[in-house]
Amino acid sequence: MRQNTPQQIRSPRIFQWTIAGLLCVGLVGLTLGLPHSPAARADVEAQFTFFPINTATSTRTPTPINLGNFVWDDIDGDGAQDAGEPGVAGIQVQLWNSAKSLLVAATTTSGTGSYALVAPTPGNYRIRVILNAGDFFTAKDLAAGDDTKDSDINPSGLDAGFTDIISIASNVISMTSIDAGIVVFKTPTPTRTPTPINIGNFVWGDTNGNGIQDAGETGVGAAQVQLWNAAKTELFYTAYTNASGAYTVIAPTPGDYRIRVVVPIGVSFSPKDQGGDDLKDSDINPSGTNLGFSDSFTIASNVISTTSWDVGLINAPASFPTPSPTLTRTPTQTPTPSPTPTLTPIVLDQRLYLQSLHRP
Ligand SMILES: [Ca+2]
Ligand SMILES: [Ca+2]
Ligand SMILES: [Ca+2]
Ligand SMILES: [Ca+2]
Repeated sequence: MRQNTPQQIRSPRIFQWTIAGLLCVGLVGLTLGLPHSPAARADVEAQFTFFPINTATSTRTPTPINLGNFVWDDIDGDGAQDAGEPGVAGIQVQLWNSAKSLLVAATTTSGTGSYALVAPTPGNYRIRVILNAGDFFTAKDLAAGDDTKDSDINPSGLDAGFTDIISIASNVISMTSIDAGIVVFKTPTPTRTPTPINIGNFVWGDTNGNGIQDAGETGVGAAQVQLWNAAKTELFYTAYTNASGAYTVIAPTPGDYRIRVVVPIGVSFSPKDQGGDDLKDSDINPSGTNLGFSDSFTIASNVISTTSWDVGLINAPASFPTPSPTLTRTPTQTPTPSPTPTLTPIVLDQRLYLQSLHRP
């Protein structure tokens, strides 16, 4: 059996040692051959820089920055976004450079009052909001210091309509707290046409003095009935009962009033609020500080007539003397201005004039 196995193994090992030896010699030679002074080394290194290596500079991809986002109707004008204050649709919002010399972008608010503008790069900007006629801005930076709930637009001054300068740092991709409070002009609600309220309606002779309108007790004519304010400081209306004892006084507007009845000496008032039926009782105080007056009552805004204010009189005649009518003053006649005389222009015929001069 041939024992050649070690040779076969030894042969490549000799080759490996040979290669290693050559590499060591080469390395030593190269090391010895390199110049050792810094200047000489730099010179050598310069010879290997014919082909500079391009290192990729990581240029920042311009990330657009989203700016926003709300224009709202600051109904109470306090500069804060309160519950129930809606966004305002269709308002123009613009992005400007900080110097206000370059319009960068523009948009209008959505149906809910939101907006979004895109700043191309970080930097200094301003947001501008264009008002509609009649609207005005609320004060900025209120809302108890909550930037997400305040307004950021200058309402007046050199920067009116603009925010202050907004600096967007390079690491910012979105700002959503740039809001605008607008008090939107509202067509004034037409004031309620004052509907006169009829208040009445019966003054009667309370024959048995029980304060109740009994069968057989009839109305008193020509009794003077007045309508006063609750404080009894202002007289609104005076009326007289008709022959049947019915009256109507007219309150100009809803409010608090009193009925007053003026009676001559010898006539007194029935006891008030007897019997539990307001349509059949008397409502005038027969004594006390409100003698002759009803208690004050409120006419609500939906009331157009109330007819339960009745007055029982004791010792009243069937009718008081009819008051003498107040003489209506005849209005003074406005003097008719005398007509301005019209001047007829006199036309001079120049030829006739010249002829007259030459006439012998
Ligand atoms: Ca508010
Ligand atoms: Ca804000
Ligand atoms: Ca009675
Ligand atoms: Ca009554």
